[in-house]
Amino acid sequence: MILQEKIQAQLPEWRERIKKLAKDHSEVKVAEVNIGQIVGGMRDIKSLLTDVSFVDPAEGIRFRGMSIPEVLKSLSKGRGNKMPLVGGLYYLLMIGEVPTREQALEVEAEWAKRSELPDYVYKMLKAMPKDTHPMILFTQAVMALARDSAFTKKYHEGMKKDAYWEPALEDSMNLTAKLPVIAAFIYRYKYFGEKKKPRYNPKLDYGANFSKMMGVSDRKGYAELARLYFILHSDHESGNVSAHATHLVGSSLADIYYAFSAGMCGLAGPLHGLANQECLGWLLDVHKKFGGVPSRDDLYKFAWDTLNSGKVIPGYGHAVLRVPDPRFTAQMEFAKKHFPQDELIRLADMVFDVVPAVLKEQGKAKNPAPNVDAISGTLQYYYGVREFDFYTVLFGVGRALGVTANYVWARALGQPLERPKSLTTKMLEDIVARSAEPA
Ligand code: HAX
Repeated sequence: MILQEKIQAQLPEWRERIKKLAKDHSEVKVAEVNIGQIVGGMRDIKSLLTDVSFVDPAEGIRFRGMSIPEVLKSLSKGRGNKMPLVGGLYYLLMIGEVPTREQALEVEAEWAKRSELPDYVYKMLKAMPKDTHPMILFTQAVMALARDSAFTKKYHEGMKKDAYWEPALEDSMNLTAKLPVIAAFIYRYKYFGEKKKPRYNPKLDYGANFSKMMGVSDRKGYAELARLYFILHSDHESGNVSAHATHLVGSSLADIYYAFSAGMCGLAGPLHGLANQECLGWLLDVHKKFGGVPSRDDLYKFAWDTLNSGKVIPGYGHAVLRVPDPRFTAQMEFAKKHFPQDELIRLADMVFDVVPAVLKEQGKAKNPAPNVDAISGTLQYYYGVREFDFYTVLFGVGRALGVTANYVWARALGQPLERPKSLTTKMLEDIVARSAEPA
């Protein structure tokens, strides 16, 4: 398999670099930790290692060193005006190089071969009560697949540590291949009562298959949106909840199915992947209240009313970013290209104009600019995917691409069990008291 050969070729150099850092420079100080960070959710503590992506506070995410516009431009070479293949992005995340068209297609072909979902997964999903949240179904399906993990099987056969990454990659390819099928089945079954198994067509790519299996009319190009959406949601360095949970559980040498389902449990939280549905809900509230796109003054007042009622404005602000999220910009550009007259898009654009100023006036949010969630639900809504609680599942399919790349490399580079140290409140108070003593 192409990804396997490429990683194999790169491994000696990467292993040497990590070995040198750990052996020769382990005492070199990187940063200090203060009490604010310990009490404040470990914010900004520099303690994770990944080469797959990096969030630059002033610029946004970079996948393997490339900004979002660079990724979209270079991966879509040879595709006319079309969005890049998701297989090309996976190659970039895994290998760190822009693939040729053939290499991207090889990844796509691997996915097609591995896309079949075992019967027991369908049976399990169908046995659940109809009102089960789609993220519960999604996570259950992923976890059930652990039964067939190549990693776990080889581990119990006594595989050597150096070889961990190979079945980890095998599992990751199988998992990412099956996720669009799982998601589409949940969608058709839960909301439309359809019991038939989605069919993955090997002649189509990941995005087109997803669009077809979802049963969304592709007249207006849902496959293009699917490609863009999965690419943009794939990775956001390794400290966010879904990536970090996946990494942490993986560090115990649990297989990727266990590790990724842990990540998905985190994605299901309102401060993480659930935000996109809340953003769309807020936009629809505005739209409903004013019977369409309001005036700027009315919107300004509505935004202040939201803040004054003690709520946040969903889709705005970020824990790390300090500029408009380039993933927001890419989606807004997509919408303006494909459906500029859509009322919700015009409204989202006006919100982008008005809300940052309101948040600046309020003076609390460190970043008054939009994040990825400010618009992603709106695009789904346009194409008729209007079941809000399903949006986090879509995020999960995309997020798998980044976290599995991280998982494979973590095993390849022998990353150890993650185990930060805890302190008690009294210990922190004592540290404060000591620091106040005259030197
Ligand atoms: N509206 C109102 N107040 C906001 C705000 C917003 N959009 N964003 C931040 N603030 C407030 C915070 O609530 C906080 O107030 P308190 O001091 O009273 O607690 C203050 O500004 C400082 O917060 P911050 O340091 O700027 O932001 P955090 O790192 O604490 O939080 C969040 C980052 C994204 C959670 C935050 O900006 C927020 O709640 N935004 C709205 C929800 C949202 O869009 N979430 C999606 C995030 C993207 C993502 O990861 N998706 O998966």
